[in-house]
Amino acid sequence: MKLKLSPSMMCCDFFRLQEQVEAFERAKVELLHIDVMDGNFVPNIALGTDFIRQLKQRTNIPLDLHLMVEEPGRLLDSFAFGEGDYVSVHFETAKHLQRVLQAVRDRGAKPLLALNPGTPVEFAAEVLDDVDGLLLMTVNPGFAGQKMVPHSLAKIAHARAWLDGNGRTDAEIEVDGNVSLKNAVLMKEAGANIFVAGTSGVFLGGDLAANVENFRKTVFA
Ligand code: S6P
Ligand code: MG
Repeated sequence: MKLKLSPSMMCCDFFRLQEQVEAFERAKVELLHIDVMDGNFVPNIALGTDFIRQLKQRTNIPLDLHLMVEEPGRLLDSFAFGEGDYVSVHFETAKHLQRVLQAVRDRGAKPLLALNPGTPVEFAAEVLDDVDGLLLMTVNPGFAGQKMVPHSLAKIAHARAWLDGNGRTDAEIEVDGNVSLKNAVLMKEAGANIFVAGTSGVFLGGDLAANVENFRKTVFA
């Protein structure tokens, strides 16, 4: 399965946003991860509708929206996404989960089901046909700069085996939270293929494009 890097835009230096997006374009990252936080599902407020709309107009890199909002179905029409973009919907947030995932797919985007560390992989069973893959949180969502929940590697391996066993060898596994180079190598071995890179992955100071290159060399080699 193709390995993809998705830098987490909430970790950008917003005073240097243009320069940082251009660095990601030069480095040819596959996706841009956008954390949408409502201060309700998670105890933080982050990137919103205008930011997403402007970014979508400004770059051709596909967006990777991570919706950490209660009842995301209410808000879907406010978000700019379409063909080729990814949209992750948390199992824990949607009463009408299948309807929301279907609405994402109807707009030509790729729906992923996001699971908190404490949510079992098997909870994806009834919507398996409605998703292109899973987003496994490897920290509890809300903040950058946290430590990986130790059970995460076992959960990724279990998810890969469970998806394969259910005929979904094509289903992608995205990992999000403390995806350092060292953790990412282990996550890849466990079966992940999309890596959200934040403060421990590529926003390490220094040259951003060089950090992306280094991530690829170390993890994707
Ligand atoms: C966390 C959010 C993530 C973070 C990312 C930051 O709620 O969903 O996407 O932005 O985890 O990366 P790091 O390396 O600081 O954990
Ligand atoms: Mg995220």
